[in-house]
Amino acid sequence: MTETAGETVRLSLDALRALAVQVLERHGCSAAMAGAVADNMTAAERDGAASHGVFRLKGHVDLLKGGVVNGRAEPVLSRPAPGAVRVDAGLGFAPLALALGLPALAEAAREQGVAALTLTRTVHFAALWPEVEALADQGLVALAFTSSPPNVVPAGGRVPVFGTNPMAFAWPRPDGPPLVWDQASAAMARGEIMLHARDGHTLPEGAGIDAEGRPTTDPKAVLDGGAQLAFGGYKGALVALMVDLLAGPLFGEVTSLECGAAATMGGPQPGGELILALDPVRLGGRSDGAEALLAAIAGQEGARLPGQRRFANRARSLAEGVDLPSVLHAEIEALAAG
Ligand code: NDP
Ligand code: PYC
Repeated sequence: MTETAGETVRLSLDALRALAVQVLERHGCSAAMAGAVADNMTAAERDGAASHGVFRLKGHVDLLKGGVVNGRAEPVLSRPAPGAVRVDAGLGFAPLALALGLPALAEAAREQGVAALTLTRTVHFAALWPEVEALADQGLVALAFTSSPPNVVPAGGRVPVFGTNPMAFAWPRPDGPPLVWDQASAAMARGEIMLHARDGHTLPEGAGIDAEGRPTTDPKAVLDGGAQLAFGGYKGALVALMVDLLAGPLFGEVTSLECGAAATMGGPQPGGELILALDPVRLGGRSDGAEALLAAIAGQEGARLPGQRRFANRARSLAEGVDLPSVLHAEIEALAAG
């Protein structure tokens, strides 16, 4: 820690990571699991992606204490087909399974042109951009999909069937960082709604309904008996359906609905993740048209490319560290103590 200012505490990224490792090891994670999860959370804080930063440590500890997650799991890799890599995460958090699976996926994509990595028996409690960005940094196009306990209703319905079901996409660029987007297929990630509730903010219209099925902007009404809405009406609900099928039944894993049937706690339950990697070199790609398209977006007044906000935050955090709300910092210190 370098300084305390008002309601926030400033930490270097190294200090933040060390604190996260301490919490995770204190609550039963191996050094490898704690390190992989702490790297992921620290990257989220570094990039200003607070909904999946260290605010989620409490949820991780709850899952460890509840026996939902095995903090000492050792992921196991197999190759069911030349273009398919499978990692059984052994009921561990996803970042460690990804650390094992992503290099094999990249190698398979370079060999085959297209390859898939499936994670099974994993708890994905994180953002998805780290996995696709890592692949695009190696020149590959990447997509990722996962599901989570059912909190999102189908279009016109009142009973949640989908998770917030995120998907992420990354596209390598010749000069500079890749294009990356990562979004829930719910109008908002549940983590964002939790942060709105914590901070006393109202939600934008269209994010959720209350327990009676009425539209609401009260985050607590959505979280306590209400439900979330997909983005963009029925079209977003159909994307949520696609993500559910791709991230589970495609390779023998659970749907959000099945995940919910086993749910005993607030956090995600064990399930699957699908990551696709495509090699533009093997597929005959060209970057000039893509670069012209991206320039036509970035060059417009009022428009921007996805990922720009995170990359700007990253540059600042690397130089200055990150500011955590003091209340959150105190909660994490308490978790580290026991
Ligand atoms: P946001 O709506 O905050 O952002 C979605 C994407 O849109 C980002 O890539 C963002 O880029 C981009 N973006 C935002 N504004 C603009 C704009 N004006 N022009 C162009 N691009 C823009 O994300 P969500 O709330 O939907 O999701 C937040 C996180 O939650 C994600 O990382 C997701 O993976 C995670 N999540 C994880 C789940 C899980 O089961 N593990 C479930 C659901 C969500 P930028 O970052 O640069 O702003
Ligand atoms: O923010 O919606 C979310 C979420 C679900 C599982 C992990 N994050």
